[in-house]
Amino acid sequence: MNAWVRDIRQRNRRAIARAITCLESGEERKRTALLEALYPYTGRAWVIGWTGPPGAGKSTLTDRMIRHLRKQGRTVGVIAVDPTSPFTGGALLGDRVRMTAHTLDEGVFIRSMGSRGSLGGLSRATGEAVRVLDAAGYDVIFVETVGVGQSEVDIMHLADTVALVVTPGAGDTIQVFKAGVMEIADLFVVNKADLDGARKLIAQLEEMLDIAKHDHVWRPPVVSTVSTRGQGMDRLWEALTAHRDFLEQSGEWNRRRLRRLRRELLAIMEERLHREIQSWLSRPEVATDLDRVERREIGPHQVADQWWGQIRGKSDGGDHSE
Ligand SMILES: Nc1nc2c(ncn2[C@@H]2O[C@H](COP(=O)(O)OP(=O)(O)O)[C@@H](O)[C@H]2O)c(=O)[nH]1
Ligand SMILES: [Mg+2]
Repeated sequence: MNAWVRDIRQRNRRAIARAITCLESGEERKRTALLEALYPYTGRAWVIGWTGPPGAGKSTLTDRMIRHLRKQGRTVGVIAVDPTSPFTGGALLGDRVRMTAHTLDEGVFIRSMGSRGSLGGLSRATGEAVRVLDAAGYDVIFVETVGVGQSEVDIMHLADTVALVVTPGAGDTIQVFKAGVMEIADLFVVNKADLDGARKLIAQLEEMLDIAKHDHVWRPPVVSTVSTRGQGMDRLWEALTAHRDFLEQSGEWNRRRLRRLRRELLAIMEERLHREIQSWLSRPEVATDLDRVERREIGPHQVADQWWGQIRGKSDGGDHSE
């Protein structure tokens, strides 16, 4: 384990790839041991999330931003999450082809993750992969995800800064509203600004921001880009760093991270509790109680109270084998 952690911290790619695979599908004990061993070296990277509808240009944008950051000498880790496409799917293949330009660059690590093969959910696997890249010392970590469902919104909770990528064209603003990612966007990117309707979309977004309440005096900026041509990357980077400055100066940086840790701990506890309850339910007494409920001798809540009391009594009794 020590050699492995050392290799990860030296940004050995094979060690990093092996770690992410282990966290995605490895055995529980090994996973937690690895995470705990890496934990002291985490918390340094700036995690930036790119979300938005499929085809908005998130991967192209990510690729351009990598180039931008590499010119500044910053190292970049990327986790591309696409639950809508399986491993052999077009989108993922496209990402790989597009990003192969970086595969020889030691300062870049790119990993695609699909919903398959990750025990315990995609958002957990993503968070753990981010933690590996963080421990490996990448300055900036990009997380790319399709902004459609709750699990994608959950993934975005991992990020310090969330950029929502939208494009001109019918239905996009509606999609933004529907996705519920609105509330978590720190910044809007109107990509494909070379297409008709970009101005209108920007105006719509600004209008929407005028009426929206901004929590901590941060008004999300709207930046337009043409990522295929690398246009707007300077302004985008400026907007991102402005957000980071805001986070640090307002204390929101720490507050967000504390919230994230709380959420993570809650998830760990819930999972343990769930397992505890599952193993309790496999006891033969449970069937007897169930019969009594079925015969209307006792109500379900009363049984639940009894079970709960017994589960708690049991765990207070010192069974800490976990
Ligand atoms: N016209 C135009 N096309 C773009 C731009 N950015 C990306 N695209 C194209 O949009 C398509 C989807 O891009 P991709 O980065 O895979 O989108 P993702 O699904 O959000 O990751 C690709 O064919 C890109 O070449 C842009 O700024 N302008
Ligand atoms: Mg993509």
